[in-house]
Amino acid sequence: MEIKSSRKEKEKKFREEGRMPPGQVLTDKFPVLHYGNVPSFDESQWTLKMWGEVEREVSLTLKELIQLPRTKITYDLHCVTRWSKFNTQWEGIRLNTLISEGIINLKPSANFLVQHAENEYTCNLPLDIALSDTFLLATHYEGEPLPMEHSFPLRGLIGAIPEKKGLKDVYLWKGAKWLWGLEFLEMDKKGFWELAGYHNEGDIWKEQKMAADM
Ligand SMILES: Nc1nc2c(c(=O)[nH]1)N[C@H]1C(S)=C(S)[C@@H](COP(=O)(O)O)O[C@H]1N2
Ligand SMILES: [Mo]
Repeated sequence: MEIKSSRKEKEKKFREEGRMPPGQVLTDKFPVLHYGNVPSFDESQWTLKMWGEVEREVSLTLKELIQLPRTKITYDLHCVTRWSKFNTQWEGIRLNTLISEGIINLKPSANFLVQHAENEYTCNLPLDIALSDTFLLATHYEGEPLPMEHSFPLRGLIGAIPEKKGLKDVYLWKGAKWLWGLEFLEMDKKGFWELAGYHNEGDIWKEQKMAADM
């Protein structure tokens, strides 16, 4: 009972602070949610591939990736199935860092990003969201390398940053676990859930869950 009421208290606090999107409930757990099985990992086979509207296609090994400068960001996570998890600490590489480090050079025609992951999971984002602080190529959670079930060695992560209200906040499905590819596109292309009927934009504040809500 005590645990339950403290959860309610926290929920109330985040609601009052304007951090609780409509239709969401707070969880203190970290649910594991994905389509398919947790994939196996073989470092000798693993690369992060980048292609599409880039000057030159490139692949990074895990060693190369983790040598890049990392950013620490605290996110509120919001899943379309209604759970929200607050103040989660992540560390990883910003898409902007890949550009500033000269790893990728985007063509002016690059407008969208599609993340490609194991088990044929994909998700799409407008490039401006992918370049903002709300999107991270995350390698660490709460100071540790990602646990297997939360997408070791890398995930695309999308979360809300309470102090940065001006940024566009979208549901967690728009970050791919077991990410291995970044495809830059001129025209938008729907991903796994978007093709299954989820809203293409997925704005958490507008509760854009299914395409029919548009
Ligand atoms: N590869 C992959 N990534 C995915 C998904 C998936 O099914 N496959 N589901 C998304 C959804 S809906 C959520 S809520 C989060 C869950 O991440 P977690 O299991 O670390 O909580 O992963 C997102 N990324
Ligand atoms: Mo989700």
